Amino acid sequence: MNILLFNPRALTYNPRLPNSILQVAASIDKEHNWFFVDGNLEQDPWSKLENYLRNNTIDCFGVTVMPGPQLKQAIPYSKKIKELYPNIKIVWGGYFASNQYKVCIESGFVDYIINGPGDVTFPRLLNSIGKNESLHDIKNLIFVEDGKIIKTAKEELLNQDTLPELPYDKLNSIYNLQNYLPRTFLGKKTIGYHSSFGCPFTCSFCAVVPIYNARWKGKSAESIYKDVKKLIEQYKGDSVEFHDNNFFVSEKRAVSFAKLIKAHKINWWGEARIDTMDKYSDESLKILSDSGCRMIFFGAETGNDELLKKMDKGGTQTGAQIINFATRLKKFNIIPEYSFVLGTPAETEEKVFAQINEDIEFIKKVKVANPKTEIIIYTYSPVPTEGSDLYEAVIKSGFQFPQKLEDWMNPAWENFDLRKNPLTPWLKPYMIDRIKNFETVLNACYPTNSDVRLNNFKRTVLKTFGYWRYNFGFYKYPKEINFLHRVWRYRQPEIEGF
Ligand code: B12
Ligand code: SF4
Repeated sequence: MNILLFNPRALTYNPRLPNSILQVAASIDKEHNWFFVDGNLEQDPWSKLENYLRNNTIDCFGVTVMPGPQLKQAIPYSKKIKELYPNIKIVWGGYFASNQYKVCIESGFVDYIINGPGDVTFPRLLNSIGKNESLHDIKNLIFVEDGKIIKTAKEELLNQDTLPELPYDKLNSIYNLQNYLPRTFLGKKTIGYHSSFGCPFTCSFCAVVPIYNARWKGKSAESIYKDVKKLIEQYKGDSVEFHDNNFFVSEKRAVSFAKLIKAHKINWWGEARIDTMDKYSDESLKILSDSGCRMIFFGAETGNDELLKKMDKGGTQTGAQIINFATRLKKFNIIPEYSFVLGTPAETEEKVFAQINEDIEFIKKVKVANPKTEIIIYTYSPVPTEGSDLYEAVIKSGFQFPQKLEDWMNPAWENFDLRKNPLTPWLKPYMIDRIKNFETVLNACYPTNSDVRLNNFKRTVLKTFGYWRYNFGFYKYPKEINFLHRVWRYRQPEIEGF
């Protein structure tokens, strides 16, 4: 079969290696022809897609979809293809498709959804299409039959070391692979690598939970090293960003990888949990640091212990631990990148606002403990983790996800996806202003290290403006800082990369 794969635009610059598409392509590489259009690299992706479509030889259009900006191409292009080429089967995969499957499949222009990993599901689906075979025993699949949505059983996570190799060389023949190695604070050519699926925890605000239900499986340190080494030697990559939800689940695996990569003298970055890594020995943390691990992203979420319990942060993370761990990392020269989720629901309006203010004060304490800590602030955007306390509170408040797929493209829902200005009923405009203004002042007083375009002069000017506001707690109307951020195109790591 001829499969046209599409990565909708997620970034305006610095595209990362399209790992979702690479892994999907690897799963069908031996049996089918595949073509690829990357929305991140095309000025006009539709005309590129049309070049493939107009010959009437494409059997299936496969799109990877995460929430946010990708929907702006995924939705209209899929709809148009269904109208113009009704015989082409449209398959969506990725976090948005899995978590919001109902609205996707009810749109009428998405035929199949891959619910979680597609490595076995996608080739099996392709082999069944057109053969009138039952799809019920293909795991991780969602489709409509006799007007009913069918969600098949979840597949056990596969042994990641037995998956087929990613087709980097074929990708390089379609788009020069150098396009995918951006300059970041880690190096001049940063490799994006994904080494594990899922996460063993069940935080009640997290989109990973409904798909993976506390399961995690990773490649071995040796397999990761083999791929990374190829990208370093053959394509001159000089640093690595690990895109795993939770790279550091296994201390043994992380330390083994660190020992293998050390000789290459590269910088690397990954995501972790504070309570997991606080259990790492000093010796392990030193090995990670010596191997080039420069910064680690942690979901700190809040300093409030009661709320941490509600968020189901595995039951062991506390406010005190968040601060102590930031202090502990100082001696290993690893920068903690802490993300906070502000604006969670509470019984009363006063309580919601008080919690936001408490978190702001807590973030300032973290900065005292370790001034190098990078702070990322999100506002809470619910994901459908049915059954969790937090989700019950969300539903009780009257919150509803869009009922139509196209509605997800509205700017208001895009902001919801970006976790910057959600449409949650308990968050009043003055609270959102408080969060945004504090974030602006914080980003001026402590400009992020991950924006490589911010030179020393710009940093000093921003710090001068931010310093007095930050220290006097005067966050209102930071117009002068907003102006500088606009002029210098201040880059928030969580929106345009990591
Ligand atoms: C890389 C990445 C990005 C990149 C863009 C990637 C790109 N496509 O160009 C950037 C940095 C731009 C980005 C941005 C955002 N991201 Co993002 N991103 C990721 C990340 C870290 C890795 C994705 C990846 O490559 N995975 C590796 C592949 C192999 O796994 P996979 O995608 O799951 O693919 C498998 C299956 O899902 C399935 N599949 C997937 N697609 C398809 C397609 C077909 C046809 C088939 C058959 C199967 C299939 O099969 C694959 C192989 O088994 C994920 C987290 C994660 N670990 O996956 C978050 C993640 C997807 N992002 C997320 C979010 C929310 C965002 C943002 C919207 C918000 C934010 N502030 O983070 C922004 C949007 C900003 C923007 N400009 O678009 C969330 C989604 C949560 C949710 N509610 O659903 C995730 C899960 C992170 C998280 N834990 O919160 N992101
Ligand atoms: S530890 Fe991180 S990835 Fe895992 S469930 Fe919690 S928030 Fe999600």
